[in-house]
Amino acid sequence: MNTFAGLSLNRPLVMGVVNATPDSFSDGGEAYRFDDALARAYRMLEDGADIIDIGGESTRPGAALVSIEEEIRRTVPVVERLARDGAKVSIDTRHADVMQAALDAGAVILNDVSALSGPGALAVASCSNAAIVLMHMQGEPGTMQANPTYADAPGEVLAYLKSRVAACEAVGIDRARIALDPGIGFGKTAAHNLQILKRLDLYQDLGLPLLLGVSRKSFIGQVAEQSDPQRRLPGSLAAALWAVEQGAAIVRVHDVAETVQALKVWAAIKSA
Ligand code: PT1
Repeated sequence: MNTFAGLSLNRPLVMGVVNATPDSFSDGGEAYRFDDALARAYRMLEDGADIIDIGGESTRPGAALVSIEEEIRRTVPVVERLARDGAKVSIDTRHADVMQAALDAGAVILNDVSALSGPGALAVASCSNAAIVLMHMQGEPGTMQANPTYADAPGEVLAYLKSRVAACEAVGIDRARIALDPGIGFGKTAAHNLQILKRLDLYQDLGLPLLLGVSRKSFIGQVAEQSDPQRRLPGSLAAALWAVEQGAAIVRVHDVAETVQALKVWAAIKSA
């Protein structure tokens, strides 16, 4: 059976999102301080999260920029405490210096929405033993939703991910360390996101685990006509179950307890 970051992929894994940011779109911004981030992470672990994904720079459409020093200041103490307590910690960053600081603090997964395309990122990854999430994004977080354009979104995303796997292999990173993510909501219209989700089978070609982040995203809001992200749980569960039914190995979610319950029922039916 395949593994990712030492975790067996014999069932879909749940990655819980912990934003160490003051402007998180889904927690109202109240939970910024260290203690609050930790409390949310511990709750997710109790609720059955397999991985905790910690981010200090929001990459959702239009979010504010933060300095690398500030990103490290927000994330590293949280990574360090959770890793010390035995959690599998993922660092959600585009910046090599943040990756290195998080690895030094015990993170075991590098989750990069720019697929290690930034300065020094491939070098940090290749010098580590960390597992890696390569995600597709069209453009940059600040402007990516202005006018996303594709002739064939699922195909172009696949071609990009293949090119980034090749870039990893060229610096000596073993494919066995890599998971792929089509980057739902990153430079994509709702229609593009739906087309990509419909064709998740395409991404199984490479034989690498697939990670999907759909939780509370705006395409769900558009489909379901729900402008409040906190009220998008039902749609988020529907999209997560669709993804795992198409073979996704890991789902990145805000609502861990609810997702774990949904996956237990899905798995029970599957194995009946
Ligand atoms: C993701 C992801 C991520 N998403 C990975 N990392 C975010 N690997 C952060 C919206 O449309 O899917 N995969 N890290 C959060 N980004 C977004 C993007 C949040 C779009 C919201 C939207 O509302």
